[in-house]
Amino acid sequence: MQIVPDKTSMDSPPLHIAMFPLFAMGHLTPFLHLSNKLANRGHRISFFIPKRTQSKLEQFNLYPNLITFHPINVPHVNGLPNGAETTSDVSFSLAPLIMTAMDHTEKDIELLLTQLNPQIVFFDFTHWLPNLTRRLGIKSFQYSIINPATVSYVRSPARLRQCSDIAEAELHLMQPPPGYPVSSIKLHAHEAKFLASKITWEFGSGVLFYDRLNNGLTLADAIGFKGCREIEGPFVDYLGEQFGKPVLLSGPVIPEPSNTVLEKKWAEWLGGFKHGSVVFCALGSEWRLPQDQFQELLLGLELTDLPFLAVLKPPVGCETVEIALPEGFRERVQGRGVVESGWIQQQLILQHPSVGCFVTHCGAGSLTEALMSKCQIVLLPQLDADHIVNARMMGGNLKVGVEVEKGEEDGLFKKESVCEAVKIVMDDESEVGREVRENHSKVKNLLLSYNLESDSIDCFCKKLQDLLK
Ligand SMILES: *[C@@H]1O[C@H](CO)[C@@H](O)[C@H](O)[C@H]1NC(C)=O
Ligand SMILES: CC(=O)N[C@H]1CO[C@H](CO)[C@@H](O)[C@@H]1O
Repeated sequence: MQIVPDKTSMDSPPLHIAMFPLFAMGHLTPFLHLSNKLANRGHRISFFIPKRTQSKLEQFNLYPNLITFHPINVPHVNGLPNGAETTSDVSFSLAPLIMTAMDHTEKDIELLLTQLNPQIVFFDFTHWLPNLTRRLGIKSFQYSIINPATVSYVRSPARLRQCSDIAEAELHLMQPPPGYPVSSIKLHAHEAKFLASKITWEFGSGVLFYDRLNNGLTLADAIGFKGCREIEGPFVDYLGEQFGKPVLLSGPVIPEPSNTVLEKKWAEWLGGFKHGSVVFCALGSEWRLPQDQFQELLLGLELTDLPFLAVLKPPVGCETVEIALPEGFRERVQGRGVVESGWIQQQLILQHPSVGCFVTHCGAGSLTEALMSKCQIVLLPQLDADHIVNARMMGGNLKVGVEVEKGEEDGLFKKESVCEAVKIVMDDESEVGREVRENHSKVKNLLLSYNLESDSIDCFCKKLQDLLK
């Protein structure tokens, strides 16, 4: 597909931007979505991409005349399987080695940048890039796919220094840092404990994950996020003060609507139920629950008495979802409940008229899809800083969804709490259910308004131009 750039809104000469995201599908894809939005404004993009991964992303390049892929050889690193290029090619524990391999591309990147001579490079985890670009007279821009509320919560430099001792860090992490703009966003004990344990996590070349991000935030000429001022504004202002540099928002970067149709099997199955009655539960492509939590979740869905479709990875220690189902479960929910593993057309399922509720792990992509749908939202965040803060943001701050209650210390949920959260949002009589429905529809209208997306991108481009002056 080729789209003619919308040049009408351009009053400055087009930019030449290089993109160098973490070699992970979850990073390459949003950087490419953003590239499409920028190319739509006539800007030229040089996109650095691992060699064999290029073919997987070509279909999403809507402006092949303006977005050029530059294949990068990912060097072999001891411990990485042969041919591994992205974190999606390896298990989670090997992801830091992909980062190490990227660190080894510095000389190639320098050569490429010298030849291409872009005005600005977008990066996220290669913290050595700002020093390199500065030498070459190119600007660097750290574009984070983690939302600014999370970055503000866990990564302000003062806070990182405080967090050198893990026990103390746990206490600190339970409360937002001083000056944090939203008091309803805070962590439970088990979440603070988990995040504190990550402080010593090495992510490539022996560099701590937090140092990598913090170096990027500190050294880049400017930093930026996906999102819009209406929602992200206070966090962006806060980060701007903390780091003393421009913080830009690229707008919601809503992916172009999918031009595929829902698989017949699901269209027919969903079609058999009443409007807005089906609960769709999908916890992302990576999260594997412990078996007892897996069962508790399914029993909770069963308890709701509503039809449901759950898309889950097999729980830890199980090969398939079938062998992990609670006893007698399949017979009891026959005809109204389905459990699937594997990939599913989430965006299209959420748009199906029969689907009325979405139980989500609170990944950024899923939440955007949730907000763009008319489904009621139930929040079941994965143990991940971004997902946790997202859940508090949606549940506590914007009040567009209801979070499943978990044990403060152990972080476990019970079937009753899953059922309760679904019931609250699905019950027409429930005041909270009505409130989240109203608030959700306001946010949805905001995100869908043409001007928001378009104005945010224009404003983003203008601020990039200002950076080059
Ligand atoms: C960047 O350069 C500064 C100044 O030379 C140096 O102190 C710092 O360690 C460098 N940082 C990285 C991540 O390369
Ligand atoms: C954050 C937000 O917009 N909350 C609103 C949700 O809906 C209730 C009821 O309509 C409003 O009072 C809140 O202000």
